[in-house]
Amino acid sequence: MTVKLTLPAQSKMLSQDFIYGVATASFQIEGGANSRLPCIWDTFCNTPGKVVDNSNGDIACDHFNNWQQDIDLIESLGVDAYRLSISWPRVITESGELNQDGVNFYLNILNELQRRNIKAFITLYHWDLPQHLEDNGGWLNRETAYLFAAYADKISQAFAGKVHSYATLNEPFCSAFLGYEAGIHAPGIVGKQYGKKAAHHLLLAHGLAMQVLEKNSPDTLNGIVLNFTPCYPESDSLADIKAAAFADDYFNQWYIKPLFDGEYPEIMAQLPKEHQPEILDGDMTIISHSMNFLGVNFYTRAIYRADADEHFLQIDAPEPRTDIGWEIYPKAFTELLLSLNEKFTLPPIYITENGAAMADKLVDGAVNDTDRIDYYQSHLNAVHDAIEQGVQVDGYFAWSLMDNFEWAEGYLKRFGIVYVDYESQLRTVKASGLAYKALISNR
Ligand code: IFM
Repeated sequence: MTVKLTLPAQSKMLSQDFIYGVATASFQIEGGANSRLPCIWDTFCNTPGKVVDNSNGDIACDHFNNWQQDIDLIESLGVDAYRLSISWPRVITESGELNQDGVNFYLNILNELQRRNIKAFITLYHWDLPQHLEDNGGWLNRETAYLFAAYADKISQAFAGKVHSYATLNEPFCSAFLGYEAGIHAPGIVGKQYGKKAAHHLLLAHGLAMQVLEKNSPDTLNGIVLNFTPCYPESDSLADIKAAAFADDYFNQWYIKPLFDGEYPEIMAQLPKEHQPEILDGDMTIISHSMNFLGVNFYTRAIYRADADEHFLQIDAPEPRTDIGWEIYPKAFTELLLSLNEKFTLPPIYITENGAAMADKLVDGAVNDTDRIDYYQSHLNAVHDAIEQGVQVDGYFAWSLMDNFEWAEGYLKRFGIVYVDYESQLRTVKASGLAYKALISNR
């Protein structure tokens, strides 16, 4: 049982230059739904059966009203940086103009962060697509990529001088696969003919926005945030190894290879024509625009076996697992970082998300989440091991600052290092938050 987070004395992660932060996303914490346009997650939440506890993002952590105290909280943790996302439907009107009230909400936050010397890591898209764009085809419509670039253009001008880093997209895999293929995330579209098309338009949106950011914001770290769930074979059989490799290409490499190699994995040729994206001349050049950083989100791994009908079959996650059912397997984190470093010529990596959902209990005003501290300890060690073996990692963000709306799981899964009582909106720093704070301040 760990109550303290430590790293070896010589660890680069103990240098003052290594950035520690906390991360959130707009729809998951803000609330303030009446002050913005509807987004696809509003619609999804309002569709019966989609979100486990039938909840929505109307209030969430009420960060829309509590943002000042939340910045006090962030400062109290002693972090170097705060990663937040911008709600596209809050800052851009239906006709594509800036909504100044929405922009001011974020400008106030950015000014406060700047005043307190906390670096702002902005994500431009963390899944809350304006509903009116979805009504026009959403990410299945190529036009959405150009509208995203127009939004990036306007917002990066409005935020000039206040941002340390821009990520274009958070986890395009989740937007494309979960949203437009498996249908378990908004907008809930199901079908193999959609996922890779949506993915291509998302990656195109990223590339177009990178061009804009290079012009408007050349001094910020500009890049993308990808999630990786490394794929392991169930056995040493060739069939299982091939199945895991196919899954890896389908779920992970599909999103990184175009960025660094300018092409999709070779398995594309094995997909039926109608499942393949439509790639126009010049698209891959736009998509592979150079970046200043790569954001890596890691939580768990997945295990696959060969399957007669499909290319792969994922088996149930073995123990130990977090409260959301994800296996705790930190070794995969080190192996992932090493393999990415070997496969691609990467810019510096930031771990933009890592953390665990645990079944927290608030007892006598405290949350003694030693299980989460154990998770953080083993995963910080895993990053340290990768750095020792030559991977350049410049920062680490805990997911999440506070408990929040965990998408299709509603409010039932708690990822925060700060506990949120959703009735009173009272925040309580968990033992993990205190341990994270101590690690940072003891550097
Ligand atoms: O809560 C999410 C976040 O929005 C994106 N990455 C994974 C987290 C945990 O599921």
